[in-house]
Amino acid sequence: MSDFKARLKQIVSEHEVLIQQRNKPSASNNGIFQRWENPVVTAAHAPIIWRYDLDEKTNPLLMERIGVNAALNPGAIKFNDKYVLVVRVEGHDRKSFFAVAESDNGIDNFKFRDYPIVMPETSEPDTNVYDMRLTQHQDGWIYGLFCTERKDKTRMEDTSAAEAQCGIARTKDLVTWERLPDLITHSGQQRNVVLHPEFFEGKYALYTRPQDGFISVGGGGGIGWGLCDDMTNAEVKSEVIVDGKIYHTIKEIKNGQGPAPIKTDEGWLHLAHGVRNTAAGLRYVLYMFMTALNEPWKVTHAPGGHLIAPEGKERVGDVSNVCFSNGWIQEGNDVNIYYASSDTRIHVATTTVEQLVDYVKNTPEDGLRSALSVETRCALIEKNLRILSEACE
Ligand code: M1P
Repeated sequence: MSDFKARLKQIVSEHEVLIQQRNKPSASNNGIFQRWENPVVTAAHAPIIWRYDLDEKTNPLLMERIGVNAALNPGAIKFNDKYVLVVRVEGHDRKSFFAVAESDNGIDNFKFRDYPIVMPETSEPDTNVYDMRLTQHQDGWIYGLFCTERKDKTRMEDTSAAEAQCGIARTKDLVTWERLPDLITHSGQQRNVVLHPEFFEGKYALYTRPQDGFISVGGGGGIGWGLCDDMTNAEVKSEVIVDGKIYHTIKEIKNGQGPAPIKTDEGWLHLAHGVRNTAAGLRYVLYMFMTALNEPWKVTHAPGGHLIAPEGKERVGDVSNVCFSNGWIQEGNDVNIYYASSDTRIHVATTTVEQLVDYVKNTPEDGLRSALSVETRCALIEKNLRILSEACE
């Protein structure tokens, strides 16, 4: 066998082993969710045909020609009995694109389709697209809302000055996508925009994240809520803040809605990310809250602190100390949370609606002061000591 053929065989078989690797629950379980040992999608899951030129004449050394750097921040949906992730794939050139990876069980064996999504553009080409939120809307379409990033043309001299806005596309089959005009809002920039799954008073409802700058949300920020008449020409004329950023909390610097909320008998369950600053840079964690069924912009329960924070190997990556989620899949009581760690790879945490509702209702709120945190903890300790002493009697 030629060296070329032997190397090709090895590359193909290593890739197959990775894709077919079975996942298993991690040893630790806090009763709220179950982490799983292996990431479910990584850069190495990208098909060989995306990365190598397999023609011996043009690539005799069988080198990787177009590398994939990361697989992160997927939108998620159950579709045709498959667990489907619309993954943000980032090439070595730093450009992200969307690609569908599917699995039969949602826990392992995620496999990319042969081609990435060819997303149509508007008259103003996107420089970069990322972080799609999928919403199966009452109107029958599956919407994908994502960040479209372009050069900030008002600051041409600054080569890193960018502008983020919300791109909108819709599909019925996750194959053909219709690109709609970008969302118009009256905030400077937008990222983390999510479509609510139901009409509200006959209008489309969106969770927004108004921000003044590209990285910093500035005076704006917080998870907003706004209505629009028509997704084919979407404009949100006014936004109210549903969940704001708060001093000395996990969302002190900024926050953003994760996936579309899950409807429960008790209210809408929301997953979001909160960001604070540290000497080592920004720290992104996932947190939850619940809003009222008939008034989805009103927070009814706000458990203090994070639900999921980067742990172990999750802590390190292209942007270290980051947990980010824009996709979860609910099937009856079961919920799979797909989250990326450190902007590098994708994991799953499994839980149930019952656990998440219990979590949001019974986790104490953030008292916003150390003394109140101690008071809350002491109340729990006192109760537990009583229970333990009664058990020993
Ligand atoms: O690098 C962490 C995250 O930063 C951005 O999120 P946010 O707009 O809330 O700051 C996004 O670029 C996201 O993709 C990324 O994971």
